[in-house]
Amino acid sequence: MIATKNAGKAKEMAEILSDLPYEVVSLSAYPDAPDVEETGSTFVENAIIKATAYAQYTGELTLADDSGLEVDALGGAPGVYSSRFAPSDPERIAKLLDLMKDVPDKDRTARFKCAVAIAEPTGSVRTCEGKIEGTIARDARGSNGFGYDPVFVVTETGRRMAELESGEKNSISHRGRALAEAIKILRPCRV
Ligand code: ITT
Repeated sequence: MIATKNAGKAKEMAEILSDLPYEVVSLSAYPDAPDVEETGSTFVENAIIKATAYAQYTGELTLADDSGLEVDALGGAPGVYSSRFAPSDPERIAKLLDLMKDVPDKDRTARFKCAVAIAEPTGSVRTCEGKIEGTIARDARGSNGFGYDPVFVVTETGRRMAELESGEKNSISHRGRALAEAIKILRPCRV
């Protein structure tokens, strides 16, 4: 079970996990599932909180992703508050660009980070992490992906995350890298 209420994440996670011998079900199959408060101060803590809560609720092996953008010029913000930074993706991007408007190019470094927790209904849990380095642009460009992708210039491609096709994003992204580790844990379980 993929425990996320974020449609962009759910799509990427399902694509990345599609080769596994599991039937992948998302939280949308559980419309009455309660919201889980993200009270942790790190991505790993919040991924564990979400995965264990939903594994207990559904009785299924559950993966949760906690992720976000760390901007060096903002002391690591928005970090674990990336989704709570503003109410919508366009507002989050506008707020970030405004906060960064006087930051020179050389100081615009940032990274996406992702923690994935894999929880059994019994309470046992394991975690994996991934990250990708980049810089924050001065405008939004590209229409793929979600969240902050239109303003994140991927260092290793020189292009916006939102300009990458989904397969290309998944092969290098913070989420793709964390889930590649998760797959190593999951594959031996039931093959
Ligand atoms: P769930 O908790 O239900 O999974 P959420 O969106 O609230 O959904 P998070 O608390 O982990 O999830 O917040 C992650 C935020 O970080 C997300 O809403 C985006 O704003 C940003 N983010 C994470 N991964 C991203 C990506 O691949 N591209 C762009 N933005 C991303």
